[in-house]
Amino acid sequence: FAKCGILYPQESETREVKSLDGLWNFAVSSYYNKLIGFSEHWYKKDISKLEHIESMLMPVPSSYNDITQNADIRDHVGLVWYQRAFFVPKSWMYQGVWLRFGSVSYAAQVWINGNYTMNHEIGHLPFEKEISRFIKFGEENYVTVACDNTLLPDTIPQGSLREVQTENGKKLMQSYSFDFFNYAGIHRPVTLYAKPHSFISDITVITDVDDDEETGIVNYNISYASNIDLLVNVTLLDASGNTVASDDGLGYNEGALYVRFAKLWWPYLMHPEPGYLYTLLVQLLTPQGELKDVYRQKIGIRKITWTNTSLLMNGKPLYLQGFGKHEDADIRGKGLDLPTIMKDYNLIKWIGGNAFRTSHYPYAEEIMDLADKFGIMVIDECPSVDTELFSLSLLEKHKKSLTELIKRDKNRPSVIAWSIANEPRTQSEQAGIYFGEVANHTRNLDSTRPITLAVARGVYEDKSGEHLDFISFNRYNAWYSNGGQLDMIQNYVISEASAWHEKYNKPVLMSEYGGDTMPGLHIHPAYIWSEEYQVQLLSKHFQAFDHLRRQEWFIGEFIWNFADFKTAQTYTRVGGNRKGLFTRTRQPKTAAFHVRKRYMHLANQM
Ligand code: BDP
Repeated sequence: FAKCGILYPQESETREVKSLDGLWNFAVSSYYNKLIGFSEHWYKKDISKLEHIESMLMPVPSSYNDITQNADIRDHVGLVWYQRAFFVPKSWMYQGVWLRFGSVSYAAQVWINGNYTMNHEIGHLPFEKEISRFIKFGEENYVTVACDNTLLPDTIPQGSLREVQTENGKKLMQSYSFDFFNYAGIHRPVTLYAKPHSFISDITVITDVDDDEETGIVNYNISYASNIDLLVNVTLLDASGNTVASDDGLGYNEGALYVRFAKLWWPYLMHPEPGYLYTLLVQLLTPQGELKDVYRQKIGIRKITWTNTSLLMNGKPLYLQGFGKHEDADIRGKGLDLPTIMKDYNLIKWIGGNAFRTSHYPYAEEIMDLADKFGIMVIDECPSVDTELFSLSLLEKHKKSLTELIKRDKNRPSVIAWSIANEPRTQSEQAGIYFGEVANHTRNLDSTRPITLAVARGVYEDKSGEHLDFISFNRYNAWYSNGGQLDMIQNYVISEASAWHEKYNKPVLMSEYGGDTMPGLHIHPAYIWSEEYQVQLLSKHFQAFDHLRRQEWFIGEFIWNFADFKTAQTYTRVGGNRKGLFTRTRQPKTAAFHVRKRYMHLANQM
């Protein structure tokens, strides 16, 4: 299992946290002067007072693209610079001071007080570093971040650049084939925190359930950083804070706790008390009993297993009813936005969803925490989407994105599977070998969860399925193919799902289907883009699913998409992708009520 994780910054008896979110100074370096920030040493200057370059204020966390009235900033390709001042209390002098970014898209370089501190590539994933030696305690400090959104054939995801001629001269254009806007910036919280020099560096928990389904087993492995050997104490607390198990002060950093009559983690609508969480209280002590560090890790006790016909939670077969989603909202783009996040969970519960896929990249830790808490199952997808050109350097980065994802999410009960890509071109031998490597890598890091990939290529040409534990397929019947032909949906869906199962003898999920719908457009009889058409397109799929559900191996249905979202500018998109059940402002289209009836009905059968 991936050791050396990245724990979420948390306050405790031994740890302090300070948020660096807020308004930062912001400057854009144009394509023709892209290295200017480096040659003029912006990281050593106050970027709000640069000569010749206009600076502005930019909210963090947020995408920068939609904040200003300037289309050049919206469509900017290359570097932007962020900077802010902050104080570090004197009292932190005897601790380690760490700086952590929830995510920066796409690549980041960071300086503290003009000193180069860290860098990170690949958006949507956290990174951090101890910065104590660069800090002035009890005084003002400043942090500078250079953020580059350029996507190339060897970035995850892939993109390409081309230079074009405009009325104002040349400019650089970013192209990409994936279907969501390439939002950029400091997308998630920036946190400064202090922890002791001897600290708990990682916690890995693998839970199990006895065959009698009464005893929960919590296998744990704790890593710490220290110059001397320390003792680790673990205590398991229930949701009311009562101790239900402990290691009896043995001090070992690995072991198992047994919980009689454990309250298992169950998905939403599968149990009256879904998403039950325990807290693993981890304490690091000297042999003399002095407390060095404390961390509280939320865990859920559950067991995931799979066969060639089903996916099971605590021994019960699962049927996934949900959606593909996006992190996307008006103005802030992909910036963490708690109101939107809460609203989305309330809508998921209202409509009766029990699962979603983090299409097409890892979502914020704050979103994942709530999935754990509400019992919403997650297929956790890495940021690889639409891969077309396979190379060794890409493979390395692709593996790295999974390593970082698993480090971050390995303890989450909500994560029931890893999705190693969305719609790569899986028809070539090369793609087969490539995804074999990626799947092996993922399995080596975590053998406790099944692996999938959302396939778009046809059943007979696909070369990736043999490496997966279940097949997810995306298909747009009566939309991209046979548009308007609602009466062709049923046969196509039934025969394709069956063909996937026959080819690979594995469980099958329909991971995307749907059609763009303009809210308020009514055309009867149902006509493409109307609300009536979306209702009927989904209904026809429901009929196919009901037929398929008589076979055990059909394990779920995910509508594309939960809500409308912004895309690159193209003539097929009216203000973005409109396949949402909800508008971008989270108001229901007619189809949402229809889906609610089905999902509630399915839930009653569980
Ligand atoms: C699928 C992609 C998804 C798109 C969707 C669509 O996986 O990202 O948004 O098509 O075109 O192929 O709506």
